[in-house]
Amino acid sequence: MTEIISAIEKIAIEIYEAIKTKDTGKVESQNASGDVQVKLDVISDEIVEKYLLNVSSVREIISEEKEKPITKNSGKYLVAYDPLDGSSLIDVDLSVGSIFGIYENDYKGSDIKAAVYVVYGPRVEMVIARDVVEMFRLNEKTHEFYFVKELKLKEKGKILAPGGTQKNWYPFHKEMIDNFFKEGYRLRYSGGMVPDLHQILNKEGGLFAYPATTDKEKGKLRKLFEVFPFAYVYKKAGGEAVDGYRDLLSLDYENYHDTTPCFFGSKEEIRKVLNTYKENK
Ligand code: AHM
Ligand code: MG
Repeated sequence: MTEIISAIEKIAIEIYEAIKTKDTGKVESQNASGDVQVKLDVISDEIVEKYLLNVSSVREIISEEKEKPITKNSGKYLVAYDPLDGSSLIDVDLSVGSIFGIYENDYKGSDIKAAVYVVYGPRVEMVIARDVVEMFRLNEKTHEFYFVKELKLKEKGKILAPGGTQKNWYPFHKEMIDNFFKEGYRLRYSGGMVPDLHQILNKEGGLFAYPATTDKEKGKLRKLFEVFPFAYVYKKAGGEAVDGYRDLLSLDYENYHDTTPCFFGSKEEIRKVLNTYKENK
């Protein structure tokens, strides 16, 4: 696990460099040999692959950018990752992130053993969830991450990050969100799940929702690369993570790219989500 985490540190530094220096569009300006069509997502995916496949304890990797896993002959861990989440936000200079779920045996919610995410914002921060959830920050001069603090959610927070297209929300979902606002919750939503969830964790609580909608019954966010890792982080930080009815980490998957509705938050907000959804099943 330590080896995987030090690989992720190197990955983060290299992806951050790519974000700053590479073109975000579909096509990178042609180089001297007149080739390459490069997207930052692909570049980031290659960076992660390069480091993770060299870690002896990693048996398999799969990412949001890959159709199937790449498997080696030995190693204990499987790593599912989103190399550059929210990449469309780079063009408007908002924060983006990388997400890693470290699994044993299979990619079920119950098989996840650790989760790590990195936020590339005005500063680069890395959050590691094992028994506890710890935040580190990059010292850009020494290229080292230093410990900042442990992240813990309070019973109840103040921030609301309601995802999905409102036009397609179910009426009971809309009513629930309206009620949170009436109670005094403040809207904090950038459209990047990494910074949005990072903000809630750092401000000690609230709710992030990406629900089922009339056009997307299974939500948008992917179980293996986005949802299970953050569910693990939130639960280890003293919060909860559900699909509206069940604990997200109790879910299995059929296809690597399966999505699920998801809610991450402090205990009190998740209690309200569960009650609302139960009444409207
Ligand atoms: P991506 O993996 O293609 O970048 O999509 C994931 C992102 C999340 O960061 C964010 O919460 C969500 O998509 C927002 O999606 P939308 O704007 O389509 O509602
Ligand atoms: Mg993503």
